[in-house]
Amino acid sequence: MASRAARKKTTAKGRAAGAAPRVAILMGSASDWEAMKPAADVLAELGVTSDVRVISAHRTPARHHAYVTAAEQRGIEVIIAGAGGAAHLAGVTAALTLLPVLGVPIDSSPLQGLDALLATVQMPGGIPVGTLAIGKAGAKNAGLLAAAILARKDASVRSALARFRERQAAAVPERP
Ligand code: AIR
Repeated sequence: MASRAARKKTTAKGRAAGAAPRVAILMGSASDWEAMKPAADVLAELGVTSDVRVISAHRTPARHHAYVTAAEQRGIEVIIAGAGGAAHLAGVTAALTLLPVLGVPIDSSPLQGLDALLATVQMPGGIPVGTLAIGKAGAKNAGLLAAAILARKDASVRSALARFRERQAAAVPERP
């Protein structure tokens, strides 16, 4: 028989794979997936299902509009949006929905993400985007922050986050 810990793990993974998605992870290009994958991975680790889509505010504006305007009704509670270059994805997403939007600037351009950082973080007053760090660390933290938002009303996500922090602390050696 599987141990209690192993069963818990299976349950969390099953939930992450099978349940209706609560977090949307959008990215401007399939080439952004490597940078954005940590968001999906950490959410799965916490038992939160995500819906991962390639949607560009510039190249696929109709797909973007249709997805974002239907998201809240579909049960999405937080949107993570990652893009590089002239990164308008998070800002335009935030303009189209009342859901909280977390932006991840991606280092895919010759300016190594500084352009995307400024485009994502420098929103005009009135339409907020919670902007994370450039690249993979930002994507991971966007996943963790999305979970923290869900955790306010969901005790199981809150305890998954607490366990994540405990594992993280235990993995840091006391000496080099
Ligand atoms: N991008 C795509 N549409 C709008 C923007 N800002 C971004 C993508 C990607 C970069 O352009 O988010 O980081 C380069 O995309 P590609 O497809 O040329 O690799």
